[in-house]
Amino acid sequence: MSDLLDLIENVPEDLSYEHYRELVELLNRYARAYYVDDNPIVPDSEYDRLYRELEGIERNTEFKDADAPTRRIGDAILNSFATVTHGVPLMSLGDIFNDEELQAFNKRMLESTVSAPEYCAEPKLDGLAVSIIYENGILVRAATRGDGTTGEDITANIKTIKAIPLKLALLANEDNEYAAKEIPQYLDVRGEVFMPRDGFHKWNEEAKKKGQKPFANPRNAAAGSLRQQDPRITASRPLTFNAYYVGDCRGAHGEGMDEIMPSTQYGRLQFVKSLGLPVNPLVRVTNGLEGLRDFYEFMGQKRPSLNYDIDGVVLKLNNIALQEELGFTAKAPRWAIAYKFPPEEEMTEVLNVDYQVGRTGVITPVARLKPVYVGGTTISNCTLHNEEEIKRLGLKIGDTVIIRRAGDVIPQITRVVVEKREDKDPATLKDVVFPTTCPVCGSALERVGDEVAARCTGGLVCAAQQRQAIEHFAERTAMDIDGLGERIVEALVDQNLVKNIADLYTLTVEQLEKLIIDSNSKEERTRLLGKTTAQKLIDNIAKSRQRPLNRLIYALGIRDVGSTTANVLATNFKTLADLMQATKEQLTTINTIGEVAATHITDFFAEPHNQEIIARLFAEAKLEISACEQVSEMSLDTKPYLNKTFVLTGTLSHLKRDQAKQLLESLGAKVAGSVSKKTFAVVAGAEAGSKLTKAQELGITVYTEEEFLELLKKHNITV
Ligand code: 9MJ
Repeated sequence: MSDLLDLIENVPEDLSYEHYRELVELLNRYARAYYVDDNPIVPDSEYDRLYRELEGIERNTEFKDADAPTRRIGDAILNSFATVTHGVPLMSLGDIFNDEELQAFNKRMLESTVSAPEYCAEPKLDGLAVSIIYENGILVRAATRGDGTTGEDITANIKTIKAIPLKLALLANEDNEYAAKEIPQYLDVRGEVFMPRDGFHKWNEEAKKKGQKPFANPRNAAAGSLRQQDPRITASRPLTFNAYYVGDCRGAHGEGMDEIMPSTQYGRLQFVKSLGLPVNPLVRVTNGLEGLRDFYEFMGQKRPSLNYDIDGVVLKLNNIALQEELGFTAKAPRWAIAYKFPPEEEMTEVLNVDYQVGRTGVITPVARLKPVYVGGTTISNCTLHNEEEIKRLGLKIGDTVIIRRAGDVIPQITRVVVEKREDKDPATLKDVVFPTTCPVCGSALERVGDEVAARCTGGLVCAAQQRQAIEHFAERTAMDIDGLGERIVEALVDQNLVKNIADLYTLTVEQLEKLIIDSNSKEERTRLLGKTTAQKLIDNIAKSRQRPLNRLIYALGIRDVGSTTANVLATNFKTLADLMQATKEQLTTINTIGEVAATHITDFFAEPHNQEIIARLFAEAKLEISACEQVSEMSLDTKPYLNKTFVLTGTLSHLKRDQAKQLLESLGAKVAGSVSKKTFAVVAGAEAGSKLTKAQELGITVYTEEEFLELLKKHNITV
């Protein structure tokens, strides 16, 4: 309500038409710098401020000029789109897919020219082709390609796209040989409407949060957005536009195309750019077969890092006179071709579903596919992420699926082609049955709280987790086995000397001295561990037999049991045997142990494989575990920042602000929004502003992000 009052009361001081025009032109100039020149001249906030002033003037006057950016969203909601007949048909392009076909195309072009043909080479944008008509510089109509002859009138929707000018304007500083000298009387420009990848991902994230269905890919998103009957919906979608062809043009005094426009395709693109229409910055002029090959290579390499989808390159004879000589086939121009990249989406069959166990015990279902060439490589496996995803897809083994490999993204199954089930023998379709035990070690799986991941509970025995489990066991803050680092553990496991932590205590000097250590530098070659180092390591392993209980509990690597929780457990249960008997109810009566941690603890000890290893630790390895170290201090230590107030400011790069807040709270701290004398410390990320200044004025401790991460580490929190 107060926003509304604000709007009504906020009457701009200057309501003159001159000022109104000044604002319209300024805003249009800023938009052009942003969209066409890719060179913004003012920050978004300044644009927004002027835009609001313009809205204020329009509310209080009769001014409503057609080229004002406020005119982008009309209020009419359409019931259907009118059909329009294109003055000049919108062509489609012939496709080629390999170098042989490229050679053939180049040869045909050679026949029409004396020397190596000159080409205008363009990225092939994967969006929707549209024709936009300007009369005396004003956008009057826009239509979809349709069948090439007739399309649908989408003028209201096209006007909402900020990259498309509502009114053409000549380039201000004119040093471009191709620039237009006058605004044409008539211009029919063709190009592609598309949704940039960042906007697409952001849009989908929002849609998911709102419980709406996300778009499958940016092309569908662009098509769906242009098909809206309410232009306000189109306006809310992050669409943009690149011009790539002039269908028709007449000069200000009725001149024909050839009189006022440059004589090359490249020149014509610069001509429309000079009128304020965005043109793709990667368009190049190139020569002969080698030039075409280079451009195709170049765009193929650029493709993953672009912020928009392309599905190939478009190669056009640059010289317009030669284009006219060659003319058209029934369907497409003879002087242009689309050289497609290998497809990013293909259909294939799911042969089976396997389950992989990650280093932390997470179970990942993987679809085994009938090999298929997609996005430039042959794919035969594809992650299914988790059980939820399998349910979401409704996947059965034997199904035909669409697999997509876009840009640098790992291959995904985007949907099941349910219609194909009709063609199959029902006996070949099998339900996907998610396992209940670990496919590597047979331990039970757990799924705790609202986690989607299923995890193996056999942390001590599972071969998939063994390296990580042993490294963790030997850590300084755990059993503190000096010399048992990553490389030695890797060698011990690979050379079958150790499978689990109990095996460590069975090692002999004779075995260890012959351990082959792989070097990770080129200069140093593979070597043997040697007698001296082997003896030292054996001594260190022996020393680790006598450690306090809290360290042993931590060293077992139970999920969610960091050293702080291990301390709490060791003060509450005097022996490991006691802890192993504890029920979930008993555990949750301890102040700092929540439902999730309690579940992890009981699941871990319920697993017979883990029990076996623990039994061996005591029976064979003969651990002599002492009571928890520094018991009284330790229990206090669980909340080291109890009631201390922290303030977070600036941008943190390693973790989200919410996450930082949660972690601080887990250490007992409070997190406040502003700095005062009572603040204990400020964590300042990049571009911290007034809060940092205030903290410095008040002499409050300020941690940089690095220092903050160190601090967390000290309390056994790694991010
Ligand atoms: C795309 N899709 O990027 C043409 N296109 O030219 C480019 N399409 C085209 N040119 C004439 N860059 C007909 C289609």
